[in-house]
Amino acid sequence: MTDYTEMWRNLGLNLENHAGLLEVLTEGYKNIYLSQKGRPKGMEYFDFVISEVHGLRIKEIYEAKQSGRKVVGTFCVYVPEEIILAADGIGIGLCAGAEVGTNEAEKFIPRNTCALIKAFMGFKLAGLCPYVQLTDLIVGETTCDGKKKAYEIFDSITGKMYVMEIPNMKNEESKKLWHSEVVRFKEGVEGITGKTITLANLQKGATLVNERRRALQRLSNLRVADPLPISGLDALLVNQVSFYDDPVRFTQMTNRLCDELEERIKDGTGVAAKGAPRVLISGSPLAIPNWKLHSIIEGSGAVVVGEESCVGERNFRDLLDENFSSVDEALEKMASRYLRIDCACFTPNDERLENIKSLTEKLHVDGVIHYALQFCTPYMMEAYKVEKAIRTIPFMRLETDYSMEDFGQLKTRVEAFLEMLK
Ligand code: BJ8
Repeated sequence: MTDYTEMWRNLGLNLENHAGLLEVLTEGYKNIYLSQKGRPKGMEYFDFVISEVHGLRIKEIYEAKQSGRKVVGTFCVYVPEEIILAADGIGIGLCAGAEVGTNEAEKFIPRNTCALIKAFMGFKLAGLCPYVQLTDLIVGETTCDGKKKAYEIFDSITGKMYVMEIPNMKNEESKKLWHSEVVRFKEGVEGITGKTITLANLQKGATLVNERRRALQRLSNLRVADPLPISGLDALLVNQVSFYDDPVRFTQMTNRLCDELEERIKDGTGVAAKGAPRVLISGSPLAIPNWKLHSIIEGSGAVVVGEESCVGERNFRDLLDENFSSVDEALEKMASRYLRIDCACFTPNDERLENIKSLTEKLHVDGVIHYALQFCTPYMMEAYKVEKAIRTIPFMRLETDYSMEDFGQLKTRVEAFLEMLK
């Protein structure tokens, strides 16, 4: 095993706390992931990525930085990654899904803040996130109130924040505002990287991101099969890894996994018995290593067939129209592609209801679990409309955080819900 201690020290991590974190993560991964039966062989790559999550990938980015590339961290799928790649930058998703550094975070933000916000603050404050340390720019956005106010504080801690103004509505004025924000972002990225974004570079960036989206769409489409060729836990992991792996390598390995899944489908090989209850999870993002709900559902005899979430369908549903012949046209198409995203921070947000309905049909869903992080008002509120929209499909709403304290209680509720689906 490679010793990365020197690199972590250079990045300013708290070595003692960091060793503890890796130990917990390794143990949790063993229990939740490696104990699954009948996994596709193609998951070995993703197991390796997790085993090197703070090792090899950090070393790659560290070396890329030394050769002059810039690193841009993001928290939201509204940030156009094509622009970052067009300037030869590296885009990294910074959302965290573990209860870490809570005490430190609560010195800056209220206790009743969603776990995702507490976690990104906590990881940084406890000296545990090498990705944040590597960033040259951290991009926030005006989505929910919690995030936009936390970014002000995060800027005073890191000094690296850049905030994109995301409108709350999708009318003509909002579209103009958002388009101007995309243009401003392009200029901001040019400023930090010292590179001019050209048509050719934008085309390259667009192809890279679209190829990754196509691979994730392919994976999503293969989850239609019964028996299911890949567990929901594994599919979730692939989606989580997509936010920080090298995009070319990730696309190649995901397509390779999909080749194998196609063979499994032909052979009728599944990870659960044919006819196992099929669940769609819908709601707040499931940042790595938040595997709690999937492990409860799949540990109770059902399968998770889809995530209507930013770590899931919302991230790859729409491709960018690559048919552009100038930088201006590319930015217009980008603005329109990103504004189609159906986050609950928008009002009204009826596209989301339509998207959920068509997902339940496509994936032959038996039940929907609406998942909201505690204090995530946009998704907690929208659960009402989702329930009304899907009408005939059994529905349950859950609110939880990253702690394991409610594991038993959630399991009891999920088991009762799954009984209804049989
Ligand atoms: S596009 S879901 S990634 S904003 S969970 S911090 S909403 S209180 S993360 Fe999100 Fe972009 Fe929307 Fe997706 Fe606030 Fe809710 Fe916390 Fe959230």
